[in-house]
Amino acid sequence: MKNIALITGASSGIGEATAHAFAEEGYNLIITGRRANRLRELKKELEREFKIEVLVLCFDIRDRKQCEAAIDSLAKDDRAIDVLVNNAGLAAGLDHINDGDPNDWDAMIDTNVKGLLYITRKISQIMVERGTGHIINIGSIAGTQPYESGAAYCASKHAVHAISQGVRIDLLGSGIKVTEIRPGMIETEFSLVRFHGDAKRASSVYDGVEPLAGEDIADAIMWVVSQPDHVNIDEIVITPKAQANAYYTKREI
Ligand code: NDP
Ligand code: 8X3
Repeated sequence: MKNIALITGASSGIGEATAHAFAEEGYNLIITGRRANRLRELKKELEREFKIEVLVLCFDIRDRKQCEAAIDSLAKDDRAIDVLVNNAGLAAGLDHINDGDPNDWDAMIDTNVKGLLYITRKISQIMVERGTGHIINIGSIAGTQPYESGAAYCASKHAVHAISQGVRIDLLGSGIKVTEIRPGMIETEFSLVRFHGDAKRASSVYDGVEPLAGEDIADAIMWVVSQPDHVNIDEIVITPKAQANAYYTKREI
């Protein structure tokens, strides 16, 4: 029987690249997100290329009932999930606190924190029953380094950092590993979403820098899951060569 990986937010960016990487290793996949067309296209492509099975679950991770119904809808064989990649997330806006839009804050907290918790609860129940599993949370350098105009996003990723540590303690002895990956700058749809579709502003984020690609994070994830059973990689921080941390980036302009 093939291993199964469930990847949230697989319709673009890191999640899509990670789906490719697991497919290449022969995993069956459960891919989630809201954009059904993208997920269906990815399913078709991966099933054709890698002779694996891909199940699409289309739901809004902010909605607890939708999360629970999606996981409860899994057939017995599909519930044997070996790896959960908690990747779905976003930044919305980049404003000083007094200019911030509370709708943006709701979107970030509801997706990055509450959505991740809803999915983790459901999947960890299955993993505990099976006595095995690996939960990989996509945090951010913003999860330990708060920056100007990013209070709400950074808070959401600080929460992911705390959740990763807390869940590792809760699941100690259950056979389940917990890893947090905290990337720096990656060129995905992240900035386009952050700036509400302003493509020019989004692309300027990467001016003069070679950013990471989704595939770089997927590579790190595959390394993490390839470790022997007794090894838990707790955390990985991964940045472009041109970025020292959230505050210092060397741009060649
Ligand atoms: P993308 O915007 O390319 O991908 C985000 C994914 O999350 C999409 O598949 C999207 O699917 C999904 N998603 C967002 N909101 C929801 C929702 N409400 N319900 C279900 N799925 C949702 O960005 P990235 O690949 O860059 O982002 C992935 C993760 O990486 C995020 O958690 C982000 O915070 C983190 N990260 C990104 C960095 C970067 O510089 N890019 C750096 C550090 C961390 P859909 O729209 O179809 O619902
Ligand atoms: C995204 C990293 O520093 O660009 O999580 O906000 S940053």
